[in-house]
Amino acid sequence: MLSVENQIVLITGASSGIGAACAKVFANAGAKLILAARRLERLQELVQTLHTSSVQFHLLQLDVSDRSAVESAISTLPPAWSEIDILINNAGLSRGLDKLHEGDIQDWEEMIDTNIKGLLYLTRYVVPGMVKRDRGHVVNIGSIAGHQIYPRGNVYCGTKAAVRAISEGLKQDLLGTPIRVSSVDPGMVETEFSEVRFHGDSDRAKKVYQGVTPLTPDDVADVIFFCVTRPSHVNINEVVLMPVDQASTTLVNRRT
Ligand code: NDP
Ligand code: 8X3
Repeated sequence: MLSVENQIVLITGASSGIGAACAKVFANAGAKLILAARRLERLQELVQTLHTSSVQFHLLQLDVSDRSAVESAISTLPPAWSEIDILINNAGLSRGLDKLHEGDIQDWEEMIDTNIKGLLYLTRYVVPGMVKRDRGHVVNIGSIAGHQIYPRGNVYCGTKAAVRAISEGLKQDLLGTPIRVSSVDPGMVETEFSEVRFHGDSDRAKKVYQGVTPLTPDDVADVIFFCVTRPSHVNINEVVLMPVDQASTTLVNRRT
């Protein structure tokens, strides 16, 4: 097993859910964390909860969909933080659950700009340094939605199918280097995801998880940690993980 001790790990979307859970797992393993999200105060609260007092962190208030902000954030990292070993492209969101022909175009733009373009910007600005240093690992957070389309999921599913294709393409383009690329694709995880999807309607969001035992953010962080700690000649290309209560995007065992 590879150690992540003193490895520099950049986690996007670290202010909540899966990203915050990753911060905890990697902090406990002695990694140095660059935590990025738009809500800086949430990142500040998170680092207070990280148990080891010796955790080294660097916070970035960053909107991943803002190309020039991403370029500037990466190119102006302090020297002690600039050699990123592991990039976890986790920032993402769904907006709305509407029929395509009735969808809100602003919702589409936000999903495409964040889930696809944001992930691409981070990759484009971080991976050249990995290539130069001859080491690195990119973990993209996809979704079961990138494998199976569900009614009204249209554009969100499209963005996650794109993440899947981009992960595969990046792996191909990095062939001949030691840099690894993994896609971790969960089913239902209880986070702020549904609240964001329904624009803050928390009653509707709670119903998504009613009567089922969803994955927790820690479950997903464990799998991400597993991927990056395999021996250096092993590349986990893709992991699909689902709650036992979920067989597909549309087949969910609800007990109530
Ligand atoms: P959360 O809503 O809890 O977390 C999403 C994170 O993404 C937040 O930290 C948010 O931070 C960040 N984020 C959103 N937009 C931007 C942006 N423009 N710039 C920077 N950060 C941004 O949801 P999850 O933890 O569930 O989502 C994490 C990833 O997991 C997403 O890619 C999602 O698609 C994926 N996923 C989620 C599943 C689920 O069922 N929950 C299942 C499969 C995949 P802030 O608002 O502070 O910027
Ligand atoms: C999130 C899971 O099934 O709501 O990616 O699309 S789903």
